[in-house]
Amino acid sequence: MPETTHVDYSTKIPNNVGLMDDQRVLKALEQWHPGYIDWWNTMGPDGFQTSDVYLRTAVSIDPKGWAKFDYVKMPEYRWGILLAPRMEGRQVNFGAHKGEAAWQEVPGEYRAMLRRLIVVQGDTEPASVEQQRFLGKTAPSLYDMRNLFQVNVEEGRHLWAMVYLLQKHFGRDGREEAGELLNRRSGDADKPRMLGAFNEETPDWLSFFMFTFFTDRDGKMQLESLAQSGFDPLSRTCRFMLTEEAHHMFVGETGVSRTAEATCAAMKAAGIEDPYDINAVRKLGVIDLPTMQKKANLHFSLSLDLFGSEVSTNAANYYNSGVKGRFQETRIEDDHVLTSDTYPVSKLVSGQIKMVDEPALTAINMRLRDDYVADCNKGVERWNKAIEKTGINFRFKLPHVAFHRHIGEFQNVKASPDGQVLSEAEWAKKRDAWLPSKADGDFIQSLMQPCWERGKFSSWIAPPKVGVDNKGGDFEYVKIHQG
Ligand code: BYC
Ligand code: FE
Ligand code: FE
Repeated sequence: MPETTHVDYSTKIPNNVGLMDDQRVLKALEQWHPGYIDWWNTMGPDGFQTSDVYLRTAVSIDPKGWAKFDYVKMPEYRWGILLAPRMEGRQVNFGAHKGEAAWQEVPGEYRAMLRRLIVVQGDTEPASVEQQRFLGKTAPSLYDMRNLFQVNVEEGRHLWAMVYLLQKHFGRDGREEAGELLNRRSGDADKPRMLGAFNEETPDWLSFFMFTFFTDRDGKMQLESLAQSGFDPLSRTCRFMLTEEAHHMFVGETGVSRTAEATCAAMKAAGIEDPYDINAVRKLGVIDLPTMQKKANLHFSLSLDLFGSEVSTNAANYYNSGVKGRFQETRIEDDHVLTSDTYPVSKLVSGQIKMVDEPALTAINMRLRDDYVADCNKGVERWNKAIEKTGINFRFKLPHVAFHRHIGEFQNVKASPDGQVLSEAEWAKKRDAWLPSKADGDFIQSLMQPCWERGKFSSWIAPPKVGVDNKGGDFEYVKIHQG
């Protein structure tokens, strides 16, 4: 069967890439499948594998109607391989090969580079499922539980997306890498996931919302730049992944704003004006806004690390080779070659944070990170608008890019959220005012009690404005059969 917008369900692996006619890849994927299911059953959502979850499944790549909703037991979810349609006459749009026809096969000279990028992308997907595997047990509602599981199954599908590319285009090493993707474990000392943020814990639901807001948004930015790739199958698979990604960021953005909404409403009802009267606010069974800010500081800074070094020859090589572009590459007005351009990069110059012009090619990571920060700020502004409406005097603010960093220019300095360079001692004194402390974590944990009654929500989070698939807030989004 040729490539279509319809998805072939006649094989075990739903797909629109004509797997039936590609026995070699079909076999490789069928061999990988049991290991995947085994991974899902042991590392996926703990305790809910026999529950019926009201999930959307991608059944087409038609932007107008690509998903259907139904009750599914997660291990029976139809993880499929779905690529956005091939664009007739697509070219490599940037770098040294600009203007050549986009590649349908991996160019030999870029094989190692492409494999590496695909493996890194693939590694993050199961990592996030592992990080979130215990959250179902403390879900603040069935609605939220369902959203968590939706995100989880789709991250599973994103792993499939990368594994397909590895199996189809990278022969034996691709098969080995596909196997390794099931062997690494988030947070494991011996076989950790590849990128820093994916080895951190997601200990509570506020962290989950911050993660889906900040870290899934890194996913969006990276997928956007891989969607520009001259390697057409990578571009097409990333384009389809981005349609799913939008929901993950929605879960994060609304999760945080619903948490703040519950806090503000409880403060109003109790006549508390001062958002910094933390003890009084916490007694109301809601999360105080300054603690939410600390969580945002943590997850934002961890996510900034995912952009790599500000000045990076790797990034320059990716770009120059045409394998990884910039955010919205084709909408940028310049020569898309960048060999004679510069870009301002924030750097540490004799102990001071300064903007320094660097060759645009080596500053590609910085540029993507700037686009990311701008995108984050839009969401933060929406949170602030909602708080402002309640009359509570508080605004969220993203910390300076030098704050709490482990990768790049600022990894060896301590900086405050407003970008002052500090001594170790000053930092140590203030750390708990800027990042969640043990006591903050314990308090949040104390609120993480399951609330699984239809239509009910935990005290610390407001109900959503609208449900999923036009269902109400009291719809039974998950029929729990614990096992
Ligand atoms: N942790 O030139 P440099 C998502 C390494 S999220 C550990 O600075 P480069 C999702 C780097 O590998 C999106 N190591 O950086 C979200 C290199 O090592 P080698 C995931 C790091 O290469 C939520 C060395 O440091 N996708 O989808 O330009 C839920 C120097 O590297 C880190 C991608 O990331 C780090 N944070 O950029 C589910 C896209 N940063 O080569 C899913 C693919 C750097 O010296 N990846 N290193 O051994 C890439 O484009 C690039 O690999 C990176 C790094 C942007 C990550
Ligand atoms: Fe993903
Ligand atoms: Fe995601």
